[in-house]
Amino acid sequence: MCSAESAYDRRRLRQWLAGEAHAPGVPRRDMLRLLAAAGLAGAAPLPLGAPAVAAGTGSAPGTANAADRANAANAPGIVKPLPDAWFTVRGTNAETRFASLAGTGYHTPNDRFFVRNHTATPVLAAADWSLTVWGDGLSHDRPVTFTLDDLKRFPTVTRSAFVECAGNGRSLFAAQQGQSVSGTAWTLGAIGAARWRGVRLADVLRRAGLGRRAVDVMPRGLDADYVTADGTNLGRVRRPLPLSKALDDVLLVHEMNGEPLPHDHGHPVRVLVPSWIGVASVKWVGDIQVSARPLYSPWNTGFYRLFGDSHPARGSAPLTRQTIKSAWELDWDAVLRAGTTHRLTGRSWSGTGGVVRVEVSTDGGGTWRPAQLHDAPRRDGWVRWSTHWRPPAPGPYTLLARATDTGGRTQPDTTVHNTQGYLFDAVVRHPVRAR
Ligand SMILES: Nc1nc2c(c(=O)[nH]1)N[C@H]1C(S)=C(S)[C@@H](COP(=O)(O)O)O[C@H]1N2
Ligand SMILES: [Mo]
Repeated sequence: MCSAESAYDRRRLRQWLAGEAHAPGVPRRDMLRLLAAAGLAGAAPLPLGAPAVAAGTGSAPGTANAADRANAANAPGIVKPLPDAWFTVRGTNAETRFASLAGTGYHTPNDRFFVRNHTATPVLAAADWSLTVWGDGLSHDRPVTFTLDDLKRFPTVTRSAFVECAGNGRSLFAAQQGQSVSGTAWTLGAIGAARWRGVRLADVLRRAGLGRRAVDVMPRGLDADYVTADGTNLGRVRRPLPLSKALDDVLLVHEMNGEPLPHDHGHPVRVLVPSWIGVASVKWVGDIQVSARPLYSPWNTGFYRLFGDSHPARGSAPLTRQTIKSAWELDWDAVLRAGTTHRLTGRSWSGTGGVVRVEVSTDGGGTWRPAQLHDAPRRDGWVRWSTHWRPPAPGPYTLLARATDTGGRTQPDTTVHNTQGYLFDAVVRHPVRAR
């Protein structure tokens, strides 16, 4: 290949990575091979564009319809393969199919973990990466920079925790409550649990010279500026954390389930804020502002508060902890044989404590019985559960699961509406069919 061609090819590949170029019909694996061949797979921060984010596909919960299948070849900006059996692509995001978690164990394998990207995955090289801590909340107000090797010299912490999007379950506001909401139309698969390894943010902040006047800490990603559908540039993804939280259980992690953090999940380093809404866990973190005054970003003002008729005019306080949910490891409209006993499985989780009880109903909520729990209640984690069911006759059925956590919180029948569809916690009515 002559050098002009190869330069053009690299540019095109960069555009593909940034979601600006499409490669219809070209298998993702082939594109990734091209990237590797062009030496781009481990490249320093790419000049990424910011594709507008689609508001979600609006497809019915869990349906593997033709549109989803067509989409799967084309999740702009996600690096890992997205097989139809594991993922539903929604704009720049990929939702894990809950049915594909059956039998996978407690932690979600990295290759099945959902991806929520505002723009596109930047392919960063660990050797070129550094983290800058800066701001008037430092005692000396001089930026301090840490390489990955510097970070690894702090005491290591390993911790199991889920990451869940605040909008997980959003499509159920429409499907189950007839209410319209904006945002990616997730069903229940915008969650994954992993074993993370890293260091305490508190240790890093103290080493950087945390001052006594600091109140807020704002990590920011190295991915491209986020441009809304109407063309407003909101800058790079960033969201303030109160200092008290930053010093409590927040980690800077560089390993996920025993592997270096994958590109799509924040390689080389992301923030992990256990049990808080996913957006707090900033991926590809490049800098952290430490401020003596409260900080704001679009992600704690216009987004990630509750708006709507039942909420204050200026919105609720910024969202923090996740809510409580349950999901069956079954496709929507799964077909089961009538007259046969099936072992059905699922998972339940809560951001306010471990799950201590799960009740299930196989008759649309008429009768309930306890599910068998296979994990101890664990803060920041989920429990796997199972039940046996013999559909008595062919026909449609509705399966329900209802969790209760250590704080006594139980899933309600309906979720109070909010315009952006955050924190859906109602018991989900999961349709299946016996044949
Ligand atoms: N830099 C950056 N961090 C980010 C995001 C992003 O787009 N850019 N998305 C956030 C949101 S909304 C969620 S739900 C989680 C998703 O994490 P995952 O893609 O590793 O599953 O990452 C958060 N961190
Ligand atoms: Mo999210």
